[in-house]
Amino acid sequence: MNKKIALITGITGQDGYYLSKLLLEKDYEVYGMYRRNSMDIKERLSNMDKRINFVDGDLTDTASLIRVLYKTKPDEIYNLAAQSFVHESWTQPVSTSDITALGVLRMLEAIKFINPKIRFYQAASSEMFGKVYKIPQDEETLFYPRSPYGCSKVYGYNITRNYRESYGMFACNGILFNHESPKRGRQFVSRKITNSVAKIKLGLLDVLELGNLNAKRDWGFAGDYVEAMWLMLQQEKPGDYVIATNEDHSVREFVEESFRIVGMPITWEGEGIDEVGKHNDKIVVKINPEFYRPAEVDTLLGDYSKAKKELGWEPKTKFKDLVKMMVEADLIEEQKEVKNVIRRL
Ligand code: NDP
Ligand code: GDR
Repeated sequence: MNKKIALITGITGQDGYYLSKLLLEKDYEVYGMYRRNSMDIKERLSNMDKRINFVDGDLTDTASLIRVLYKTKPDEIYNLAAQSFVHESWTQPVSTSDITALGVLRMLEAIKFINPKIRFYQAASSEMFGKVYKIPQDEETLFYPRSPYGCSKVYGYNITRNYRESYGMFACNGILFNHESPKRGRQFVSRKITNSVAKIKLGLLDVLELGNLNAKRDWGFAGDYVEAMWLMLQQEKPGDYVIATNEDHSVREFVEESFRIVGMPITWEGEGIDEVGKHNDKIVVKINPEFYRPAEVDTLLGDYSKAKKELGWEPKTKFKDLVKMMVEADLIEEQKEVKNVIRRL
């Protein structure tokens, strides 16, 4: 039997790593789309699985998407590519919208043109709920996005539904809540915390600087969530699904748990931008207003009942296990880095 062919956009990102791993385990032929930049591509992709076939393409360039689809002939497309950092979407709102909103439309048009039978997964987001109308949020909850990124994801969600309804395409939206891992980019708060805590523990950094400590997120493990993406494309009918843990925690709790894991419990003192976190009277956490956002998403909590009922999907990793996994991976990575520096001296 011929292998199924999957195309993953955003292969160099966190989810691209876990999804490609999953699909290779399921014996798919996997194509990963990357965009060219000034860095040597061999070096950038050198730590990826050698079984992935890499193709270059950019969500801002329809011609490149048509070429990629023509060349790879996929059965399934997982559209993970995006300008995904919410904070940056205020400083680069136009390019964020071009990639994260219009990029979805370009891909859907390319599919319609090359082969409308291709099954399509769109990486939608809990950021679409923004200033939430309801707690917890499910597939029926109205959207109230709070950033150019959130607005772009609402467009991507709607255009995906619209192509499903207009052309009968098998197009699904996965409304995923925050999911993290040791592969998470270092600018996102989870990885920023675990990486900084590892450095503080090893004496490589004095203080972790953060913005809003009171924001709450429903944090899950990326490795669990990519399974839901795949399941959506294996159903008889396409649909939209919330993927979450139904448990929320504040940034403050994430910080406390990370320091607890390395044996450096902290206490908080002061208020607002003067608040600090201390371990044995030494300041290890400070507030830096630079990390505040022009408009904040205060709290997110997902209800994944539909995914449980129809996909048979449930999260496996608990909050404390996720934090532990990330802190331990960062301790190992930072120790290796120290050894490399010493070796080079
Ligand atoms: P990452 O930021 O880690 O990865 C984004 C990927 O998109 C990178 O590979 C990046 O490539 C690529 N990319 C950016 N712009 C373009 C472009 N113009 N053309 C082609 N590729 C491009 O994101 P995650 O893996 O964390 O998330 C995957 C998707 O899921 C994203 O769409 C994100 O918005 C969405 N999402 C993520 C959640 C999470 O908690 N992780 C939750 C909900 C939704 P490069 O390496 O060149 O920058
Ligand atoms: P988010 O993730 O915006 O939810 O988007 P991020 O980790 O960037 O922020 C989460 C919360 O932490 C607060 N925060 C800080 N955030 C960052 N990055 N850096 C800080 O120093 C800091 N201090 C406090 C933020 O204000 C925010 O409230 C992620 C992305 O993966 C999106 O692509 C995805 O769609 C959503 O999750 C679901």
